Amino acid sequence: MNDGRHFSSQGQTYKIVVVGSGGVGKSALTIQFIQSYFVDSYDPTIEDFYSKQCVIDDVVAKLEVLDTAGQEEFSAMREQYMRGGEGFLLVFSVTDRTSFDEIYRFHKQILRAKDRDEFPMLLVGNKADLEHQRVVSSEEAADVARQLRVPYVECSAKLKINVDKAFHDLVRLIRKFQLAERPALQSEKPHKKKKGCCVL
Ligand SMILES: Nc1nc2c(ncn2[C@@H]2O[C@H](COP(=O)(O)OP(=O)(O)OP(=O)(O)O)[C@@H](O)[C@H]2O)c(=O)[nH]1
Ligand SMILES: [Mg+2]
Repeated sequence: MNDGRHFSSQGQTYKIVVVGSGGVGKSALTIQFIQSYFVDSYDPTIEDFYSKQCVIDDVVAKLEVLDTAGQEEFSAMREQYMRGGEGFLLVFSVTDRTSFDEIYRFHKQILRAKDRDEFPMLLVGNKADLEHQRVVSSEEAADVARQLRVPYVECSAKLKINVDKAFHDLVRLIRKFQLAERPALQSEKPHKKKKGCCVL
């Protein structure tokens, strides 16, 4: 059966897309996850691609991570990568209210691109190490996450807090979503084969 998923000795491949406003720490999170170091400088991304093999809940997975541009000047590329993604990290910075407000827009754009009411997404509040500069409380972020029906996790790319958790939890959401979809796909088959009578 070929339903678009890719299996190999490296495990199933998961296409993860990291979105959010400019400067919130998408690249810092991605590089901390993939290469285990913190990038201190700010070099705006156009688009970067990484991959990493992991074991998540005792099952091997190959994560393909697309680190996207937050800067508006590159926003024309959004539609394209949104269509290809199987799961999304919606990243804002707890020190930047505008980046938090922008989350609604990313969430809406993804659902529109997927033509779905729900899709695997995780809300990520980054820069949690900058407690004295915080302008978005954990409670407020958790409220918005509930509204959007996505889980919330608070991270620090700098201190490597909850970075692996964010990516791993997203893979868990994708697995759950795909499992829920599968019976629907399979149950269509016998349905079509039915020699039913047609009412004229
Ligand atoms: N203190 C602190 N700084 C962070 C953290 N994550 C990222 N930064 C810093 O924030 C700045 C922007 O981080 P990037 O990862 O480049 O931001 P981005 O979201 O990829 O930005 P674009 O590529 O323009 O969309 C850099 O100077 C990072 O070092 C964090 O968890 N804590
Ligand atoms: Mg970046």
